[in-house]
Amino acid sequence: MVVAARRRDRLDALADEIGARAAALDVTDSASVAAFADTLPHCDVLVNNAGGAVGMETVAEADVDAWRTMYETNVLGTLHMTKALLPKLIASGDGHVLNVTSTAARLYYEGGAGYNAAKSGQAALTEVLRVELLGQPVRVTEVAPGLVRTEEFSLVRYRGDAERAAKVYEGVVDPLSADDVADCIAWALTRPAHVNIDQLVVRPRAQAGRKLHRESR
Ligand code: 8X3
Repeated sequence: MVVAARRRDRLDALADEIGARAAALDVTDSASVAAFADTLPHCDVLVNNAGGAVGMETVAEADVDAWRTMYETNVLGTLHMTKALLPKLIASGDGHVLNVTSTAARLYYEGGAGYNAAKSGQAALTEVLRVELLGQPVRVTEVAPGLVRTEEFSLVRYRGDAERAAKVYEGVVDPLSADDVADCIAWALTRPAHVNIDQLVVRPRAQAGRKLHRESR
């Protein structure tokens, strides 16, 4: 197994923990993706997990650079990786592309337009890819998580404002964790080869649609 991302120190720690090989990779950079793909003799499974949200401005106040960043990481990152590895995934005889999108790909909200648009784009790419690969030995899955508490998602969205980021999860008992999402990914990937999980939407029990149940202390 190869784990690939930008920050080498964090990656090495993860690779050690799970017994994988670490490789430096920036999915927004097609040269970086091509160099990474060249190092892989074969590929059976591609999990496109890179992505994220930047900003919560309204459309009227939109930060165009933030929109560009979101499009580049969520949509073009998935595109670069998929394009580069598809020949190997097909050649494997039993390939699987799994894209981690978001409930934000279909459920839109004020201040979310840039992220909603990027995640919708990534979801569209996923659905089209599945149709285009019909008849080939490659499964295509979308995992769409709702509220997940990670170290960085909300911090990046609120541009480093830790107080605003913490408020996202305030009073929410047990938001999803990265492990919960990893568990869904592992489940989808380990179904028999003829079973394609098209889309797996996962939220914490404390969330229904965009509505969150918060408990006050
Ligand atoms: C994150 C889910 O609700 O912040 O992908 O858009 S949400």
